[in-house]
Amino acid sequence: MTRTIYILNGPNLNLLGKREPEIYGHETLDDVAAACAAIGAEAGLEVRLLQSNWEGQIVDWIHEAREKAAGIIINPAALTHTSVAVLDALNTFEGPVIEVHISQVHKREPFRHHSYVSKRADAVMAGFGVQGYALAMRHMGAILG
Ligand code: CA2
Repeated sequence: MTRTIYILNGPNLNLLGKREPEIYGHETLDDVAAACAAIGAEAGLEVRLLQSNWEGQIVDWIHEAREKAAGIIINPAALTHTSVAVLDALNTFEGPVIEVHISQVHKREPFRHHSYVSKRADAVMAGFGVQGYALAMRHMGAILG
């Protein structure tokens, strides 16, 4: 049985820590990967953190996760609010799915209040900053044992 967690990140999150720190903070995706790998190691879980600006690439990684991952942590970024394709792909994945948003999307513009991905996610984090990824990893450790 695989012990890998896929941490998938959608459009523009490659800019994390480099733009708009007042909303998204100063830490980069590399910092997130390092923090999550350390937490995963405590629970015997490996981490594969990926980011793409392309919807189809996110869908392909979700398909890959069907064979290679025990769980998915996903920040779909703007695809959260638009993508039935990402939702359909996640519906084919059998393990736990945790949706993470760095910002508290419900305090922001109304178009950020709806999430297609939440129709599948087993848990949703919003407004914890990048710490949300680490908290999601701890929860993966707890439920996957
Ligand atoms: O709060 C989140 O994590 C979001 O998923 C981030 C998305 C946004 O569209 C969602 O509504 C909420 C935007 C990601 C853009 O990432 C950037 C990071 C740093 C600088 C600029 C953009």
